[in-house]
Amino acid sequence: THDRSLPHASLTEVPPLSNDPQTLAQDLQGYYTHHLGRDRNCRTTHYIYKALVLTLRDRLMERWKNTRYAYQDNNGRRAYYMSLEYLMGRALGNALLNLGLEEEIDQALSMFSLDMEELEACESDAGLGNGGLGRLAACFLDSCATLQLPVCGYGIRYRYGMFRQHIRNGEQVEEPDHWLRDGYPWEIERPEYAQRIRFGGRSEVKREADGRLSGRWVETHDVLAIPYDVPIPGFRNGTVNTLRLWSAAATDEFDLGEFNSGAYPESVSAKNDAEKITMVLYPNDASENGKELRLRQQYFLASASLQDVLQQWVGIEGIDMDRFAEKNVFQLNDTHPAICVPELMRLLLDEHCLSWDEAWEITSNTMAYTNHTLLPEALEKWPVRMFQRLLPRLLDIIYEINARFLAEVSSRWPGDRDRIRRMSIIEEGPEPMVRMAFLAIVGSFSVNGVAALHSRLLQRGMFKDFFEMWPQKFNNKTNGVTPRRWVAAANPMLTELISEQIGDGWIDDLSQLRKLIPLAGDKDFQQRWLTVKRDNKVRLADLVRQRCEVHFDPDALFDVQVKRIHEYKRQLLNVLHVIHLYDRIKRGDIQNWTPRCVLIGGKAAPGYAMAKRIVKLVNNVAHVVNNDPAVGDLLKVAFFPNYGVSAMEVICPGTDLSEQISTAGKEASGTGNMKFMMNGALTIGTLDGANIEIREEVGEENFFLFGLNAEEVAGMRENYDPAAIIAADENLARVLQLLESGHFNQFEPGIFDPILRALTSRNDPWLTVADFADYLKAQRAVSQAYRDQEKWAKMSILNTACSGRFSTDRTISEYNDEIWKLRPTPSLSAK
Ligand code: T68
Repeated sequence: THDRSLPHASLTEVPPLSNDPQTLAQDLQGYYTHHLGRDRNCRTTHYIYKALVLTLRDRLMERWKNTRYAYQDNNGRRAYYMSLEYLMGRALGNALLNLGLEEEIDQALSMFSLDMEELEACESDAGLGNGGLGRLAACFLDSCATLQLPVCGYGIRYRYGMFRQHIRNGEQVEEPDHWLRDGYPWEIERPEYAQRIRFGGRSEVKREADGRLSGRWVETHDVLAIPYDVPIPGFRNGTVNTLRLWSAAATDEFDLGEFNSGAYPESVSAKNDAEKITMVLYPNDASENGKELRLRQQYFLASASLQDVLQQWVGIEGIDMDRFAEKNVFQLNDTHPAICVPELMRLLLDEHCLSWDEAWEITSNTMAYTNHTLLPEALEKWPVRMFQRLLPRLLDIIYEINARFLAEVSSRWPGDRDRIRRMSIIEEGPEPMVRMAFLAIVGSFSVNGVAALHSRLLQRGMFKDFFEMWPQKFNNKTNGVTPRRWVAAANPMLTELISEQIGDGWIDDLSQLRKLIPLAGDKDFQQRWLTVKRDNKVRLADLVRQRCEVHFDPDALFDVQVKRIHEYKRQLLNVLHVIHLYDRIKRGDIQNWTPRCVLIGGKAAPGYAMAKRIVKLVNNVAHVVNNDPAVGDLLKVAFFPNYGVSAMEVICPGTDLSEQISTAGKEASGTGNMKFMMNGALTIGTLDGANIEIREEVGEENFFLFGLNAEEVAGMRENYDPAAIIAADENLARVLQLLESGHFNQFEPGIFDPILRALTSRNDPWLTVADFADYLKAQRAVSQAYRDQEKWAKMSILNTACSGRFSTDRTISEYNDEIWKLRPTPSLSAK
């Protein structure tokens, strides 16, 4: 019912909007009063927030349109970021910063005595992701727009994002995140670009005389994918890119058929079934649950996005597919969208009538795959039977891909049956499974890890066979974070101090932070640096008081670990150290004490019992420590509830010590480590993920290293004897004794037994006990270093100064130079 013909051009030729405070103020009034229909009787902050967003959105709209035109006119290669997750957080502050309208809006707001911070707080976080992987996608989009690259993000518009975490009686309680309740003023619905997605039915395959497989997918149950576009502004450069999020809806005739046969309730239930697909984000960050609805989500995203790209291609180039691979590249954010491989094959074979070889040539030259994990339990596998039921035509295609691939393996390694079994996309067994990572590797021209160590371990471990076969496919792209959100927006005081010294060119060229190195020893600069840090600590302490009801003294050392709760991230090691500090205080061993405030935050996957128990332990230890009069201000512990993007914007500027203490070889990269470093925190960490590169950049003397390295961890397996380690370490024995005695669970006997059993098991994969003594030693060095504030200031300045490599601008430049090969394309908008 939507008219696809273009309206008369003049309708879209609009003079640019002016950005002076007066005009901005008028627009704000207009939106508030005329568009939103408010009057003097109902002055609610929420509507003022909305009016402000609409005012800014207008400024984004013209740049957005001009960016689309520039990409069309350029007619160059384009990239598509395919991700089930985007952890965007709030958009208002970011839009203001990137548009460069902070001062003008401040002035406009002051005409009505309005406060920016209060308005910003009205926006709920767009929490369409679990953790690092989802936030990385968001940082990438910011850098693509800043580098003026023609990259479009494709994702799912979940009705409910990452659950909200409450703490009741020390335990995690989940509540749905109804982030769209008051509407999301940044998105633009685009029903004219809806796509039809098929499920179920059966596949009719025929092999033609020329060897071509022709297939028909019939008797399907279809749903519609409706796109909602979110603007992604570049940093003061006139570019606005697009994040296109798909929402599921029932097809009209599906409803009508039922309705006509008098089954009105059934027609509504069909609508419900369709809408279920994009109802909720799966909250597992490091394990697979194998739920059919999750596979539906993956296929829904893949099919809608690929059809969208093909439709635009046909619109520009006609039906000629020859140059498709030359002009398009898809970056797969982990295996979650790996079903793009067989889906693009299906579209090219069945809808565009290409031969297998033509279709495969295109597909395998357009797909690129990023891996984010070394944990085997996180590797996606789908039961063949589920595929057969849900996506029968895709299973045909996967079988054919596998047959041709295994023939290649055979001819390269004749008679190596074991290799074929190991490498097959189909894992044999009582319940045959589709190995999504193998499908992604076979179907891609590039496979990358997210930090140097991680990429190396992939090549030597999980993907060894594939590396042997196609070494040229494999590469590394060390992660980053965007300095716009994580320094310029989150830490305005530090931003001002830095820019005063070296200008503001660092914001989109972070390597310029090196110019701070000569200032690291400057006593005056150190003092101003410490003053900014202290102000940020006061701000964090306020937040901790509100959210955790714990008093943090801004002069104490702020020691922070915030990230998803997982055994491999070893929040338990942190807690053991806290208990050790508590034990020392109780023993009176407090000479040269450095007061510490320990903050731990993060969500546990709702089905991960051990992670939830760890949350409970942190809360119980905090309760005991904070209420013991003998402890006083020497030690405070708080669990930060509902940790997320906007919390981190306050937490990382106020942190002194960043805890990056995973078992070596388990954390693919980490990105929180980079946010903390940019904001001048020092790191205590293992030789894991990007920690290794952080330490290389800042120098070993400015990093608190401890623990086994990845090789030692791998070699530990057989002869790990935690009991012997505990027996030989009095500190550790006392800590475990305290835990065991029920000191932290007086009225809840036994609840921490599973934790104790895990820690003391010879099979503990995370080797917490093995690293305890060295961790303690490193923590003592931290405490001592903090007592010399000048020395600490110097190390803190150097951390910021050497963080330039961890900007996503660098990461994205590498993706572009080595994988995407896109031409930067400025739009003709005003900056
Ligand atoms: C993280 N992975 C890595 N996964 O753990 C982290 N997984 O080391 C890395 O820095 C980051 O990715 C970015 O590369 C995740 O965050 C998930 O969230 C996830 C979600 C669904 C299924 C599996």
